[in-house]
Amino acid sequence: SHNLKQLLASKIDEHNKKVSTFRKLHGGTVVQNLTVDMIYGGMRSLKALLTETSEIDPEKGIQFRGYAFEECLKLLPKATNGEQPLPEGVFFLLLTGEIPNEAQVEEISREWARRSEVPEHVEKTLKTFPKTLHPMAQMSAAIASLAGDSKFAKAFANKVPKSSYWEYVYEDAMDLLAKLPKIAAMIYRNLYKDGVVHGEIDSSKDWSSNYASFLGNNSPQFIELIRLYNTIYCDHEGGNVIAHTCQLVASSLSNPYLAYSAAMGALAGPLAGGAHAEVLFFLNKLTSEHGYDIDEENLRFLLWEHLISSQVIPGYGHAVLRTTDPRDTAFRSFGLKHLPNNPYMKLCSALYNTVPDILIEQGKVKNPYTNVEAHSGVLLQHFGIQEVDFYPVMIGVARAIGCMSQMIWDRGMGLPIERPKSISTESLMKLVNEK
Ligand code: CMX
Repeated sequence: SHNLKQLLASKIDEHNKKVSTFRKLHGGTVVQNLTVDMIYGGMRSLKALLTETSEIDPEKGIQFRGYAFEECLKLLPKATNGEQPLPEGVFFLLLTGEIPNEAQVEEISREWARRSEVPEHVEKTLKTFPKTLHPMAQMSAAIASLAGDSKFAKAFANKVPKSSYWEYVYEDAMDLLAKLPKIAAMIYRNLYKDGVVHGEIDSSKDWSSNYASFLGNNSPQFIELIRLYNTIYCDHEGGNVIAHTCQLVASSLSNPYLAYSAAMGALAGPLAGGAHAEVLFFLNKLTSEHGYDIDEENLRFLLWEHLISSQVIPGYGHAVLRTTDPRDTAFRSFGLKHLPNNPYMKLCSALYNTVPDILIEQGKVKNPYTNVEAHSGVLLQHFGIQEVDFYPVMIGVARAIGCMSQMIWDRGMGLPIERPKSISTESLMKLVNEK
């Protein structure tokens, strides 16, 4: 959309001036020491990446451009008769740092509807995949196969100036975001339903409404869940494997489709996109052996039994956060309001009241409270999305909001190709001995 792009142009310009002054003054300032353990430990807590869109505060949770998640829930525009924020709004916020008004959100909805058509060759390709091919592999392939239409790749080949790269990345980002709901729905309907995505895009509706109906469920409650879901999963700072992969690949000036396709490979890993499912497996295990109404004493016993067999309780704990994830609070309120009688929801509430005390008593975890996955799978199941292998695809649709916003900024700021120095154990030992 024209206005958003103009606003961005002035924001990027302003930011680059600020960064330039900052670097002149502090370019040589030491930020952090690097230890041997950090190198062996997956670079945990190493401050080495730049992400402007969001940041996790250990006490308050994710901050989108400095706005806490609860504030976003309150401030971002809603649909008429809706209570959940429209993810178009969080996209505007991540891009510009400003809370949009309703007209600005509406403009993005129209723009995404206008760009939503998925090329026929992508649809045909998806149809040829065997049903045994994992939905994330299909998603990654479908996104890569859009690369032929990359406006950035064409502009680069035509040698446009570096200062305008972001404008073409913006165009690709808008196109990709517009098409993702239909691609996800095609994968879903091919693998688990009749292979037909019902209905055409309705350009008077928001992104999530169209997405929900493509998936096959038009109910107002499900649409609201999809709006909340996309807002919740839109971004989670830059060090997670999804965002980092996307940023790394795009830093070579590979086009946004190929970068996001690679990021989908990262999201497909069980350590990245598997936690929704883990919670459901855990609930299934409890209910299949003990029914849905487990009294508190029995539940405590079963939880201890689970912990003693050195298993974790999925949906609880966090690597960075030290409090209940506010995104889970939003999911839980949604569940309590819209599906109070769902038996899994009741069990989740019993766990919610029991698990933290037990984890505190066990004395190992740094954070005994719920994380974002504690209720997410239960909510999707309630509305008929039963197939757990599909859940990471849904995260992939949402996370494009954050990854694409940051990519536009990466190119706007002219960030270089990533090239950290690697080192062998032998060289590392030598280096340490010389100290
Ligand atoms: N149940 C039982 N034990 C747990 C636990 C849980 N939910 N969470 C952490 N622990 C244990 C750890 O396994 C670790 O034990 P060891 O010292 O024996 O290895 C100890 O407590 C300390 O861990 P921590 O520093 O508190 O947490 P980590 O940074 O190591 O791990 C996480 C974070 C999320 C992997 C972990 O809490 C966990 O496994 N949770 C359950 C799985 C889950 O819900 N994952 C979804 C994460 C969602 C998100 O990241 O947003």
